[in-house]
Amino acid sequence: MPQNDALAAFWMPFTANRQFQAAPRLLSRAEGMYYWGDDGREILDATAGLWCVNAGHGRTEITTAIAEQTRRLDFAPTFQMGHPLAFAYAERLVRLLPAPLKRVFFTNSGSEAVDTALKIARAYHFVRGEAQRTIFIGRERAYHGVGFGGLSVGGLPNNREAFGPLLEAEHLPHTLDQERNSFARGLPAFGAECADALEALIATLGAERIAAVIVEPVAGSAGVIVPPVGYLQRLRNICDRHGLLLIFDEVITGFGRLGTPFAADYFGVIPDMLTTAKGLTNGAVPMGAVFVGDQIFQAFMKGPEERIELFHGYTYSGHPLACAAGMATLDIYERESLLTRGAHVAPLFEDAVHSLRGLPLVRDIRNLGLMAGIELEPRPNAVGARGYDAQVQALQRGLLVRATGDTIALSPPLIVEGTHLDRIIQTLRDVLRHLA
Ligand code: PXG
Ligand code: PLP
Repeated sequence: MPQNDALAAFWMPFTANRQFQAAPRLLSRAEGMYYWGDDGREILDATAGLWCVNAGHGRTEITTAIAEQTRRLDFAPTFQMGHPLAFAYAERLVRLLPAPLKRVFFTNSGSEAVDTALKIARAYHFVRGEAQRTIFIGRERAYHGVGFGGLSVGGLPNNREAFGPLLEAEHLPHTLDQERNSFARGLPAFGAECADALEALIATLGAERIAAVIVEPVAGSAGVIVPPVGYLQRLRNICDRHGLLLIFDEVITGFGRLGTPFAADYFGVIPDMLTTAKGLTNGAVPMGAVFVGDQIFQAFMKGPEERIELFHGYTYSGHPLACAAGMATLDIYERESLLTRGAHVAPLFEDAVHSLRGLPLVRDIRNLGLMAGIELEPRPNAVGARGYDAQVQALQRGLLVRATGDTIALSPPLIVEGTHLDRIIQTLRDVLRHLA
């Protein structure tokens, strides 16, 4: 295959590099709901970048805050030192979280947030004299980033197979039940009993060996898998009965995606830790954050005061530019009520995506808040090929969607309007008819 020399050096993440070089897709500008390609074509963004640009692109408050911050204080260490903005930002963030989640540990990505949460879980049991609690429980089809911790609890076979051996982890069954729940609107009715698989795992492994259970409240990367009614509450109850920590990975569901600030609010289920990233800074500067229950934090605050309580951190934890971007992002979320706006748009969004039912190739449609998955019939012997074709065809028609396997994922910026939804759906209709 001919190589495009100008594009040769960058080994692209989660990309078929040779295929990309043969037909590159480049974005060069963005504003509001739109990107513009390097050929100047306008592209409607139905994916909020990569599920992260929740307030829409190019928000002046954010870019200005970043520029001013880099002039004032470009970098400051947060190991044994500090800078005021990190504390102010942390304080403001935790006020958004359900009450017990009062402490925040900063990272630079969702993957780092997940690995940090898993390490805090083990260390929490360690400091309490239960160092034998080391096993993690994740779920089939879960995505928790690409660190060795996140891979271990993740459940997407392609992401794992080349990288073993991983940490000791078991997996709950996923909750996708297309026999009973296909084309469910919002929460599927059937399947809360899937959570009881956790009881079975505990019976086999012994609760005293398990550190934590981690789940995405709504699985994103696996193609938008919405939990059945009552499922997350049931997981919470089982964890409580056996002293297991429950971690919600809200890298996608955090910051308004479901029409509430966090999925924990939507479901009324409060985890012991909650990981976030994408929406924190509106995608403008890399950042992740783990919100930690106060009772967990307090368990570490014992012993001599001069002793470091947690031997963990990143050079860029609480980076000034990320904090500045995050502060400005919160200003926008607050002023425009974006963390709850999704609740008002969701019914319209739901009707829009379900209007694709009955079109050629559409096998299932799932949605919650402002996320949706439109699952297509796979091409024979080529899982994922149809999804990829749909993504490419949509882009040719000026629409950016994300394909995960054969599911088209939609997660528009939270500023999305009805006219954008019309265009998204009309374009997808054209694409589906073209592919059939
Ligand atoms: N946890 C969850 C639930 C995620 O969705 C991560 C952790 C990792 O975050 P970082 O910042 O390390 O990428 C994610 C990220 C997709 C897609 O198209 C999803 C993610 C990233 C890239 C693509 O589904 N989720
Ligand atoms: N590798 C080396 C050689 C380092 O010195 C450091 C940090 O000092 C790291 C990796 C970790 O980098 P970070 O703190 O950005 O995660």
